[in-house]
Amino acid sequence: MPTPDLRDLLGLATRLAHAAGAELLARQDQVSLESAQTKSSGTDPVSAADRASEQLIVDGLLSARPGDGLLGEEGAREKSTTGLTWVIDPLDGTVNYLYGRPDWCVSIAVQDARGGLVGVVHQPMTGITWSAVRGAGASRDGKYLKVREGRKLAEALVATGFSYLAERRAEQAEYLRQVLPAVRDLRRGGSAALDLCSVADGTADAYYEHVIQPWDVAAGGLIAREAGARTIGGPGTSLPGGLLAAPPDLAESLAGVLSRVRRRVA
Ligand code: 2AM
Ligand code: CA
Ligand code: CA
Ligand code: CA
Repeated sequence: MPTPDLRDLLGLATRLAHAAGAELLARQDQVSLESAQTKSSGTDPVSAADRASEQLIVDGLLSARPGDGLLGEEGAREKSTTGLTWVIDPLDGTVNYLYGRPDWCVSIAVQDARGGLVGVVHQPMTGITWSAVRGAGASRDGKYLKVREGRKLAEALVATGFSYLAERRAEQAEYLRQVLPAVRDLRRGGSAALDLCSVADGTADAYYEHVIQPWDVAAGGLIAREAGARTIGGPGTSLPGGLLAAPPDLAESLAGVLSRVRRRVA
């Protein structure tokens, strides 16, 4: 298989993230807080927006990159014949979108057998785009990103998220009881992809979450790592079903706190 031009993949991901973002912005008027209050009618316009965004991205990928694999939150599934697979969250931060808050984004990554190759996260309401290419660094609107080293856990602003499953939330509260007194403060933004970008650009120091899906973290995880963060997650780690991202020293100390809680709640 010929090696793809990474600039072409980055350009394609960026164009599709921007087009999907414009589609989502155009639909946001139909998704009012009022409609959010009645469950059936409230969630329908959001699901329609999720699906329309994914369809736009999938159509663009199928025509530009036939043979690449697809994995999208809204159901896109294609096996790869090229060794590359696109991992798509067409709208990350759905609840924020529904409430007219700005913390939602489009997340597109392309992976090979070694993991993330290119990642793009675009936030339509601010127009900010974060991107990364493996081995070539991460940027925010073209500005190169490097995480801040040497920050202690007690000085760290830590982003996190909570599962919507009530039984997981009780467990997450146990982690919070230990983490909250140990850090500067916590932020709960509602979009895992944007949380990871905030670690990359220094608007947070660390991020952890216990239950996440591949499309939540494929682009943001690469962006954080390429900015110099360490990510810890997956089986056998202190976050078996989740992800932690922070500058290396801070990642160690936060992982230490989380694994002590884990031994108690397990
Ligand atoms: P989503 O908006 O694509 O569904 C991990 O926290 C992910 O879970 C988020 O990136 C978000 O992805 C989703 N999420 C966040 N808060 C949520 C909530 N209160 N209910 C359901 N899903 C939520
Ligand atoms: Ca998501
Ligand atoms: Ca989503
Ligand atoms: Ca969802």
